[in-house]
Amino acid sequence: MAPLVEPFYDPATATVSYVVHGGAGSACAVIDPVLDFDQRSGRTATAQADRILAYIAAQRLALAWLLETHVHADHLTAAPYLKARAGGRIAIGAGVVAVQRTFGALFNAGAAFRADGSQFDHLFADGESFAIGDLAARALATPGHTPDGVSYLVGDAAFIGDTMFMPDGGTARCDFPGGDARLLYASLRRILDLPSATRLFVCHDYQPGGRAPSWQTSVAAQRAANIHVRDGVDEAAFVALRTERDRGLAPPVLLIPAVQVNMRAGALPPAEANGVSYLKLPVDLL
Ligand SMILES: N[C@@H](CCC(=O)N[C@@H](CS)C(=O)NCC(=O)O)C(=O)O
Ligand SMILES: [Fe+2]
Repeated sequence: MAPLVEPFYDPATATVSYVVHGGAGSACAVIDPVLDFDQRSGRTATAQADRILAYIAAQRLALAWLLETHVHADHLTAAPYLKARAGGRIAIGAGVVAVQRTFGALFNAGAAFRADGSQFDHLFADGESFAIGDLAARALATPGHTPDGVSYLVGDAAFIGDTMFMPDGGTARCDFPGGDARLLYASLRRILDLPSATRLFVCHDYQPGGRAPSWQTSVAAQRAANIHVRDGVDEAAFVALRTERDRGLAPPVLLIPAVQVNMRAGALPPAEANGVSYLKLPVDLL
């Protein structure tokens, strides 16, 4: 089974969102949709999400699922915006509870914020099967970049979130709270154990060397050439390389707004008495 996959690249955050479906008139899932956010003004916008809605309308798709591969730290999710306009259930991996505990405490979100995943419509257990209309799908826990990392397998396609990037882009960082390079190595091996022709769709492309953006690769290509985790790189070598690289990385530009919104399944923090929602900026903490 080879479902159709439509990519939507967001140059502002180097994120790739996807619509996966079985053909015009069928059901679809949207993976990792982006809500535009201007840090300077604190304004959201929906240009990226509206491109996805236009595609869904043009293909006459029924939106069944809004799938997050993790609580993103680099962009805000547009899942609630898409759900309000086209329906569907917002889902993430069951590990989100650990992420909510960590970031709920870090942002002092208070008792009103429950670290139980209840903000999402569904939490996927490792190995859980589900359906996107007639398409059979499965969630595969792939933590390491974050504790809630999950990949979605749909036919011969795998949406691998922030685990590996394109072969020349290597792998995701493991220095966020709850990140773990050893865990990521195990997750990477799980993906690399899938059939070699499996199509892999990555969540970011940082255009190494300035090449054009690209987002689709395969298990075979990653095993042959991924600069961090090709065949022959063992756990110790990977962890050493990953840890060394993470030492030099600055926090993502949108880390602070993104996490506060995404840990709430894309909802803004509750509005204050004047009707405005505010995001916090912890001082001398991160
Ligand atoms: N410059 C980007 C960096 C974003 C970033 O840190 N991305 C994470 C995934 S959320 C990552 O794994 N990056 C790996 C790397 O930069 O090598 C930004 O500010 O948004
Ligand atoms: Fe990420």
